Parts: sequence; structure tokens; C-alpha cells
Amino acid sequence: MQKIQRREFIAKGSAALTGLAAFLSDRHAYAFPSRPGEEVVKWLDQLPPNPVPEIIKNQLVWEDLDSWITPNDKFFSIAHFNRPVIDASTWKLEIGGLVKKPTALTLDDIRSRPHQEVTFTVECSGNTGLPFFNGGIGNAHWAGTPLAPILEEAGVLDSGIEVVFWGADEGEIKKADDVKFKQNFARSMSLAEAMNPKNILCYEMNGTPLPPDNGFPLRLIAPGWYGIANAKWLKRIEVRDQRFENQFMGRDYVTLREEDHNGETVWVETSVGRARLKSAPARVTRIGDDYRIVGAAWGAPIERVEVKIDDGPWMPATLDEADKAEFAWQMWSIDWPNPPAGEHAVTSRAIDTSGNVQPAMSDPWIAKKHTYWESNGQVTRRVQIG
Ligand SMILES: Nc1nc2c(c(=O)[nH]1)N[C@H]1C(S)=C(S)[C@@H](COP(=O)(O)O)O[C@H]1N2
Ligand SMILES: [Mo]
Repeated sequence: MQKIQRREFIAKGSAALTGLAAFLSDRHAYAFPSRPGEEVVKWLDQLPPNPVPEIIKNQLVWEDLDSWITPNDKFFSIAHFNRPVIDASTWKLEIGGLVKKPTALTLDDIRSRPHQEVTFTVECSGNTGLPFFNGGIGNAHWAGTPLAPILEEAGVLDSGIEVVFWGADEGEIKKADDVKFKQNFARSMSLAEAMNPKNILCYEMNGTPLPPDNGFPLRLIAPGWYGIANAKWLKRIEVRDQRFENQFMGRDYVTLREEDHNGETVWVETSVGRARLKSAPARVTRIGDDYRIVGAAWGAPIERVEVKIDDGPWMPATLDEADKAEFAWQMWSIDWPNPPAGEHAVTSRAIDTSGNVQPAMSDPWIAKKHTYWESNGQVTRRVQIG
């Protein structure tokens, strides 16, 4: 199907959603820098078997990347606790805490509200690279209803500063001083962040109801944030008058960095926040001796991507302009004709429209980061030619 036809198709809106689902399952509907008859060359560096298969499912296998949109059955998922199976007919979303009119919404209530969609690449902030975890990323069309009007209608009290998104999943937490307790998954945002008009309460992924692993029946989609902010299996949204500091805000998902302040080293801890400028080589393909490197760049509006082979110069890649969106990854490619036989290192770096450059692994921003969260350093992969 042609590009223009697709755009027209989407413009028809929610009436066409059933058709959209069928349409999106055609993976070749999206442009992608691929060539007929090409063969994929596997990277030499591969992830060992997943040590936490209950927590991380379905990691992206980078060599398999051949579509701008990640189909639902190929989309990764993360569950820190259980993976709840929710009966949508009895499920309700509570809106409470410091609001004038606490309320509970059914899925039908939510579905009958204004429809809003976003194409958003979700990356887990723990997607730190080899040898542990490098496939915690996927791009989907998410659909739901804007969050802000729901909070406005509930009437946030003047004392409210924080919005907590509680999931239905729960597990045991161990804190210092031997305290153990059960808690549902939760993440929070400041009221100002929560009121961002881009945030949606999402019930559809690529035109179908959210799959169970991705949060059925309802999740937060906060475009531009790392995965952890996008709370799944929502059961309650609560407004509070203090910063919320649970496991996933204040203890885990905390980045520790050494920063330099006027020559003095300051150790800074911050809760994982918005996505960061990043790129990665996805796959090498070949037709005979005509090799090509294809990859993705995301986390900020992309100006350009450059690729380096071994210790060679940075070379400009070609951005795929066919499929792009404000919060989605952008594909890129660079031809690599007749590479010399042997093992080679392929590194990419993205440059955003403000001129920021994705940091090298040796950049203090990455090298002086002592936790693996928010690892947006340049990714190097190894490939054998010939
Ligand atoms: N309720 C709940 N929401 C959650 C999580 C979770 O464990 N429980 N994991 C978070 C993390 S760490 C990530 S990276 C994203 C991943 O979204 P996905 O599973 O749809 O890919 O979900 C987030 N939302
Ligand atoms: Mo994550």
C-alpha cells in the first residue's frame, strides 16, 4: 500500500479502527530501509539467555527489526511483580486523593471520552546494552483518551502537587531495617507533568485492545518518558500533597552520577525521567559484497545520525523520512560497499535538532554514571565480514 493511502486511511479516524488493526498487521505497510533479496548478517555479540524471563519478555532482536511499527506479538514487556489478568467487565479506574469529586470510571466510560492517538517508542530505562539487556524497546500506535481533562473534572485541590498511578500488580518490597511489605506497582509525576496534554489513558495498541502483557485494560502512555513512567494495569489515580518516593521512584530506577561542580565532585541521585537522545545499529545486511548498516535513533528530535567503523571517521547515515513522528524512533541506513574481510566494530551516534550529540561511552556523562539506568551512550556492535 502506498504511503499517501495510509495517511488518508488514518485520517478517517476511529471509525476505521477495525480496518486499521488488520492493516497494521501487514508489516510491509511501513517503509523501511530494506532491499529486495538482501540477507541479514548476525552480530557476533549476542545476548546470553535472559536471566529474568518472568520480568523481561519478548526483547527486540535487533537483527529482526524490519518495520517502523513493532507488531504487538513482537513488543517487549516488563513486569516487576505479577502479570495481572483483569476482567474488564468488573474493572474500574478510581480517581481519588486530593480531588473535589472522587470518581470511578468503567472502561466504557473511558472509551466514550475523546479519542487521542500517539506513535511513541517506549524504551526501558534499564535497556543498558550488552551483556544483559539491549532489546527493551518498541514503537507502537497508542490510543486512548487524554488524562488532563479527567483530572480537571475531578477538581484537583490546591494542595495537590503529585499524581500517583497505581497498578493492579503487587509484590513484596524489602526496605532497610528489615521492613517487608506488600505494595502495588506505582509511579508518580508532578501535577504539572501529569497535566501534559500529550498524556493519554491508553486502551489500544496498534489498533487492538491492549494485550495483557502491555497493561490491559488501561495504562498510562506518557510520550517522551522512559518506559517505567508508563504505568500498566491501572487501578487508581491518586492526587497527593507530597512527593511520592516508593520503590520505583526513590529507591530503584534511581540514577547515580558523579558530577563536577566548580572542580568539586558532587554525587547526584535522580529518579528516572524523560527519554534521552540515543541510537543503535540494528542490523547489517548484504547483497553479495554490497553491505548496508541499518539502525534506529530516538529520544529527541533527530537532526542526523553518524556511523563509525572501527576507529574510522564518522560518516553520515541517511535518515528514513518516510515514517517519522514526534515521539517515535527514526530509521537510518548507510551503505558499506566491499568492506574488508575480518571482524569490525560498528558504532552509531545521533545528533538532535538542538545540536546535542549522543555521548560516547567514555564521556563523563556515561562513564561517571554508576547505575545502569538511562544508558544512552553510543552503542557498538561487532560483525564478521567474509
Ligand atoms: N503496573 C506496571 N506498570 C509498568 C511496569 C510494571 O512492572 N508494572 N513496568 C514498567 C517498565 S519498567 C517499563 S519499561 C514499561 C514497559 O512497557 P511494556 O511492558 O508495555 O513494554 O512498563 C512500565 N509499566
Ligand atoms: Mo523499564
